[in-house]
Amino acid sequence: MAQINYVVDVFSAPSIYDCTFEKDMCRWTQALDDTFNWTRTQGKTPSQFTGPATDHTTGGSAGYYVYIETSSPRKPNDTARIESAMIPATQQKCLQFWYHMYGPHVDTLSVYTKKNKQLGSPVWTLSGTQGNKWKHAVVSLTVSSKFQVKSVVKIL
Ligand SMILES: [Ca+2]
Repeated sequence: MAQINYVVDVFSAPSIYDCTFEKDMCRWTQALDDTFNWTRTQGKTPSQFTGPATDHTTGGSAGYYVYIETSSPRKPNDTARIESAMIPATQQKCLQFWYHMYGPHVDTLSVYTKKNKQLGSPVWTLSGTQGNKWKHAVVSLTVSSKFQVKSVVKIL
């Protein structure tokens, strides 16, 4: 059975952009102009042989994270995005997150900045299975006008 999960667990120094997803999605919101939503869950993802068995924050099955499932009814080019709160201009930011991309048909996880309601090119993107473990990503964000960070999954 080919199923995939993508997981992002965002953390950094205390700020309104931080989220461990333990209580809720903090200030991260589901985009309204995409195809489907990220899901907050704990423990194993529903599909076998994909995704993590534990949360990264707690290291255990009681912790929460967000993921997307790419099996039916999802179709090629479906996307799911979560968006940060607006980030002020002139502040250089470093986005850190943990991702888990594991499964036989892994697609693409991307991070974008959104300025004036426009998505630019991805500032970070990764495709394909990355092994059955949480991996750390650090993305430097330098933007001259206020912006949002969007974590995007696109199904290929
Ligand atoms: Ca968590």
